[in-house]
Amino acid sequence: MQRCIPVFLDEETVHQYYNGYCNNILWPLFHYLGLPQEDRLATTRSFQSQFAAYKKANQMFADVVNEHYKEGDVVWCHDYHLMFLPKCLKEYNNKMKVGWFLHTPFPSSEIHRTLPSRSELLKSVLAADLVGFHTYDYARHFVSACTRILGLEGTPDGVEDQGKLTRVAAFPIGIDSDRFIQALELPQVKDHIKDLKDRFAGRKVMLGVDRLDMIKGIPQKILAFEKFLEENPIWRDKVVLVQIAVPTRTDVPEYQKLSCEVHEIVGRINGRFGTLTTVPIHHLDRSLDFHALCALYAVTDVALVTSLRDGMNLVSYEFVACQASKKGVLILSEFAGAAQSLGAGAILVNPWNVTEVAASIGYALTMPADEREKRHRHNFTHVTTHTSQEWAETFVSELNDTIVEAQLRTRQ
Ligand code: ADQ
Repeated sequence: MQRCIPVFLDEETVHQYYNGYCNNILWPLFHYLGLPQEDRLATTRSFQSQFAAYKKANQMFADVVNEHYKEGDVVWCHDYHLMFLPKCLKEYNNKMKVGWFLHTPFPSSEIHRTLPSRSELLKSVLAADLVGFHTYDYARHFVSACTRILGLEGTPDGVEDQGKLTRVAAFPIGIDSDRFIQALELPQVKDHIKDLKDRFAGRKVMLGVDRLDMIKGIPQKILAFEKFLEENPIWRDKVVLVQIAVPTRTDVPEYQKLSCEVHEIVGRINGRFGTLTTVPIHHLDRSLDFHALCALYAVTDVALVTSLRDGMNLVSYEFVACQASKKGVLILSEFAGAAQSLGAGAILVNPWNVTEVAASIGYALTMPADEREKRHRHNFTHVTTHTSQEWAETFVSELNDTIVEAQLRTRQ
């Protein structure tokens, strides 16, 4: 059986659709960064062509799905790149079982209503039978957008349009926790762990793992660490921050600017607090392989996840999965979806408040063992029970139930 069927897009469509409408318009808007402000006239002009490319690309996905579709198949569309897809699929075949899931936040309806194509996108998503989000808040924002912008009726189950109900609900994603837990038993990972422990002997390890994206709050995190070192000279040679930042969307100027900014701050802090033999921040501009990543998670004392907004944030889950022996502390942004599930075990922070994050670092580094144990137990139980497999099974079974209920309703 063919498990993966590519949809080939030409270069111009990729430019207008993927770099343009998806990553320059929807991604920042859904993370509360607003619509592009620089060169307003050019943005306004390019908006229509980018949206046309977005619809064209979604139609191309629909064509390929339709070509391979067999009666009874479940079609699950993922993310903000494919908001137009449910409508295209239903136009092909109204009986197709269609679900749509958003991996980013869905913003407040007041943010969504600034989008020029706000109504068309909402209506397209509503063509799906089931619409899913990571958190209840995102689902609520979506329903509010449909009631306020489209004038439709919101019900406890979703959104109703002329008797047709689109079910809207929260399905918080998880990780394959066993994969991480089992990796820690592999000889090569144990070797990595030993190397890292030797390298960082006598120092507490703090860790950040993010794609280099403005939503991840990397500059804010590093500035909070600087403030902590500034206010706590005693810790200067006793703690190290390892920040792994994988470059993404490197051809977008905003991302190039962010990379320069992070390098500049890291250089300044290392110059300020480093010695001839040590630096306080190890900043790596690349991705790590899975085993190296697991080893790093396992030796970490404090993980710092300071996203300015994040749909869920799986790094926080992966860290918890690898901490069975160390029981390290998670400092987590209240603006990450994960705050809803790991909030009771983590130290929640407002990433914009550098003073608060710096104080949380001090609290995390000195937290008594019994409190760390209690917090870890809460989060470990969550991460190992709410897995990616459970997430997928719940969504698909809910989609099937939604269709059966809709059929019963139309028969009544
Ligand atoms: P992302 O924004 O990519 O995902 P996240 O959920 O943290 O964010 O997942 C990142 C993944 O990439 C993790 O599995 C992590 O291990 C890996 N990764 C990140 N940096 C790495 C590095 N330097 N080296 C190796 N691996 C690295 C989007 C949304 C999130 C949502 C997910 C899933 O933005 O909010 O949680 O989808 O729905």
